[in-house]
Amino acid sequence: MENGAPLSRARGKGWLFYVTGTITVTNAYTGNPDFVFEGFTIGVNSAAINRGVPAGVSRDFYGDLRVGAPDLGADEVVLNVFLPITLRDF
Ligand SMILES: [Ca+2]
Repeated sequence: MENGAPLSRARGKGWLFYVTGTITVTNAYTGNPDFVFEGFTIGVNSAAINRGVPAGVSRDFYGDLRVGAPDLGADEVVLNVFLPITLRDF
């Protein structure tokens, strides 16, 4: 999108809605977004991780908390750690 280009429409939660406004791009950053699933969920290798700016939005599109520096876009990557279970006889 061009710097200063007007927004014409956007998608969200299955809705197509129209918005107005102007985007001003500063500190442009490029990289692989590593999109997964429906297209705005980012993967653990995404260049968008921690590249957003705080905008007073504490949760992402899915309701997950924004952690540390916000990730770019609608999704905040959530890393799950799975610990192994060891069974032992006493
Ligand atoms: Ca983050």
